[in-house]
Amino acid sequence: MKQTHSFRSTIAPLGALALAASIAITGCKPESTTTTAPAPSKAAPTGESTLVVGFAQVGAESSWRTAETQSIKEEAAERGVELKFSDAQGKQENQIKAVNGFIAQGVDAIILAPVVETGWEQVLKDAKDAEIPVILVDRGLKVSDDSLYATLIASDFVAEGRMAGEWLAKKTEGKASIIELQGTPGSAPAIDRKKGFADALKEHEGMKIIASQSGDFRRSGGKEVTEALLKVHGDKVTAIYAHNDDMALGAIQAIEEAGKKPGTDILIVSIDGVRGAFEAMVKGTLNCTVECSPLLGPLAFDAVEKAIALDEQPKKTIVEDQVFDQSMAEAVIDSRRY
Ligand code: GYE
Repeated sequence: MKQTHSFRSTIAPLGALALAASIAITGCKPESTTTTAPAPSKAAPTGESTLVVGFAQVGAESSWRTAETQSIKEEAAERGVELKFSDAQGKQENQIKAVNGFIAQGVDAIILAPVVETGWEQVLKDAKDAEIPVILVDRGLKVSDDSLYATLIASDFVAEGRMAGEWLAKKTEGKASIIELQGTPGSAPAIDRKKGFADALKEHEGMKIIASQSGDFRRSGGKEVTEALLKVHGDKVTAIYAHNDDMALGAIQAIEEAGKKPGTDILIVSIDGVRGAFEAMVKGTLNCTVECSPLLGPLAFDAVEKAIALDEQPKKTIVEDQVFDQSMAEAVIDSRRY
């Protein structure tokens, strides 16, 4: 690791406060971090040059993603960190290029939201050789050696999928013919949300997935796939499970254009809890969303500070999520922050 005396840090010990604030505001409770004040920073005293952090973001495919970008940018500004931002437009090769670029520029730390789970070994080794800690936010990845990254901050996507499945089973009394709209192939949330939902369905013989396709976490993808699958399966379809809200919002449009009533003729459950989902629930066109907080800025920069100061931190921090359905939407919509 880099020696602590070489860091260009001016960061103030705001970590615990920011963390507490994020928990209070989002209602999310990290599983394995503490809310006590952080240990005094071992980094250089304040008044020197600014901390430089690179953020390799997936893209801007969904409103969740835009909210996450904003949270990271706002937190960087709040802490006086110079943020180098890269939008990979959904392509791993662009993300790898961005990380290599950050390494070449000698940033102090890298925040990475990996688009897919595999293929990161080499670039993470290069960051490690350059003694630049990598903080994973929002999505996990698979590597042979965990020491290639400092920590992961994310939701439990399997649990989210399970919550969606359990909600739908309860609502339909265990009987539904479901279209599944998957997220980006190979991404942690698509893999895990599929698994969690399937796990919940195992307990109910009458719950069947009749078609499952990727809409790439995009509203347009959700609309196109739903349109095509409704043509094939027609009235058989009684429910839609979308791996994110944006695809569910696209599906709602497709259902309306097919002359059916979303939320009534076809039940829809999705994941993220973005504003558009709450608006649709208030209207009655979406039935349920499982929250997944994108407000990861405070936790991400706490982790950056700890990694730079060589403080111990958990390998994984799970952000807890809750289920919201139509019955609660009106009461909470004004308090939603994304
Ligand atoms: O659910 C989706 C986004 O990785 C948790 O990616 C994130 C997912 C989120 O595009 O909307």
